[in-house]
Amino acid sequence: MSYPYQIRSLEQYHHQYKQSIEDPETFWSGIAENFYWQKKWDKVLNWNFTEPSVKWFSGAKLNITENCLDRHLDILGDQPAIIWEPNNPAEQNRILTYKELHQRVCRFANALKNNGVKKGDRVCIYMGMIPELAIAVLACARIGAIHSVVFGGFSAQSISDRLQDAKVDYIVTCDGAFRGAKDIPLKKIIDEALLSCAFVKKVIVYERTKIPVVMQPGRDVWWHDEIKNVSDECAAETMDAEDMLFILYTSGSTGKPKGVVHTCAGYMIWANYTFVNVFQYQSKQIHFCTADIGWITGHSYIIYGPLSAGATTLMFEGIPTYPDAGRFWEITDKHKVDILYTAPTAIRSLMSYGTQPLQNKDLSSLKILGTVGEPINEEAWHWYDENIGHKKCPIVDTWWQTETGGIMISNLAGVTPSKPSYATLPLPGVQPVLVDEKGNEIEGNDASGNLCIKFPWPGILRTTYGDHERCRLNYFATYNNLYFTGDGCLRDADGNYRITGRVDDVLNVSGHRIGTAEVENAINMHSGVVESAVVGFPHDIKGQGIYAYVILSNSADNTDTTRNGILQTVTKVIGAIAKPDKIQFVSGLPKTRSGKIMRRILRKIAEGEMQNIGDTTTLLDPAVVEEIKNGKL
Ligand code: 7RM
Repeated sequence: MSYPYQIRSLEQYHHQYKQSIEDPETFWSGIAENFYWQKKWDKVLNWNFTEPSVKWFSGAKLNITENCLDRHLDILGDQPAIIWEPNNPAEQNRILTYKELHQRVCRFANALKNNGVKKGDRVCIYMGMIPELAIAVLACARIGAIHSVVFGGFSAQSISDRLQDAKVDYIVTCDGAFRGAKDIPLKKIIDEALLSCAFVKKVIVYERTKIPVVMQPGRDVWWHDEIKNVSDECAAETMDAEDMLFILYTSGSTGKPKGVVHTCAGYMIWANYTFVNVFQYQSKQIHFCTADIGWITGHSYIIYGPLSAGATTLMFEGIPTYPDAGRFWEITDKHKVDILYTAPTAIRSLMSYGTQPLQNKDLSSLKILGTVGEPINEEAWHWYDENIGHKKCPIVDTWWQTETGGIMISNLAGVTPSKPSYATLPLPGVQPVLVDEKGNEIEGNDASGNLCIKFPWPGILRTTYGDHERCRLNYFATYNNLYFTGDGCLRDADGNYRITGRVDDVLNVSGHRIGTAEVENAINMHSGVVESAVVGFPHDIKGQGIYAYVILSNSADNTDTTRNGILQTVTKVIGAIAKPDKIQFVSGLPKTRSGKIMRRILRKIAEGEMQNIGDTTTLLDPAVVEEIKNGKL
């Protein structure tokens, strides 16, 4: 496949960028010409950020799977679409060509239909990282069902919240998942979640671990039974450009995750355009994105971006440190990976094992490296550059969000310059602005402020499922006529952007977004807890760690048993990813006279800053600050 819209020089980047700003409609209709449409659009863009309402390619009809599968069959039919590497290196890897993937997607799409799944139904997918997860996602898209993938690390309670919010009709899961030395009983967790979700009609279970599960007659069916005697042809449903493609839950500053909604045409174009340009994908290359499909990075850069570009995408079931810290390098060597896209937290973690795990690993196939999810510190950047890229591979530092659908600010590999710890320049179509507290735009270079975007790009979220007002309030109400990212940001003398981190109450732990309010709610469900306050603190590997200040109803319970109980509660309510690293028992929290917790003070103390914690005279009880300082962990 060739990509006429792939930017090949710095000069071309500047030219394309200028065009995309001066005449966005002509620019994006030119890009859209490279896709397969059942019917073309009447209007490229209608928008306002007040409702908000954004519509790209109105009137167009398409199916994203025809763009990801059917259109490649003639020329790329026998090329690998998915290379799958199992958790356990002793197990056989699997390779699915475009032809095979197309057949399997169609077959499972028919199985979904036979089970009653219709266009517009919500299907929750709760599976490990196996090809059938990608197949389930694409099969939903094939028939116009809205997929909502939930990461395999979330608890029954979290799943149940999401099932209710999205009014999910069907679930696709596995008996279990292999992850490192563990196996996760996915079906059992689903069974527990379903105790409070009687509206779910059916559960389709793929057999992966072969560890026995309980099947509820009438509700639960086996994947392998459902695809027997089913045709491997399935016509793609005709979708409107703005029909929903998927819902993906993400944390915000409130206790309840939001269902970010992406639609068919705009998301497809954005995932594809950013994939082809940022990674400078060349025909036949092998792209290894280490994210889980439960996160947006997996949606856009394991599935939709690569497959819509006819690329070969490598999907890995396991974790970077199993069976040892050389696993990524072994996979890179074994499959001759060209592009490696991972998170700074994984780099820092692998860095801590030194270079021994790199011995006898041939990484010479690597051409491009990428990072995503959090700011990358210079030390990790240089380690990645020297030890993995051998100073020959451009590193792309890609800034984006679940809400943006795809990469927004990044260098283009080998085409535009990189600068350690800077995401650098906006992609064509992206108009970043920095604003001060009052919402005034800060113009000129050498500036810092809150990062907003002032014009829609094709991959922008359209709503938060079931609650459009929440979408407006969260992203479009803080500053007039701007999409607010929630991130703080610097712009250097050359106009390069450096994202400094969240300015709201969202933590970024190992590249995963976790709301402080969510963790507090979970902690407060422990019967011995009266109140809690959660803040982030700098963590060498995770980027941010979770620090919880907890008031107990009986202060004599300040034991490790209570601590463990709280950790268990958080694991049960959210999942292990949200477990606090530190729990400090306190007798009170620093509050203003109006009862607002002064997180600024708690953050300073958690960071180890004891001197300049700012004015405490407005506090209800300033003495509590001394107690908290003295008890710091
Ligand atoms: C893709 C993803 C989004 C938040 C975002 C930032 C942070 C992501 C970078 C980054 C600095 C980066 N989606 N973030 N990428 N910070 N440099 N290259 O991570 O919705 O899960 O998180 O992640 O704070 O707002 S996400």
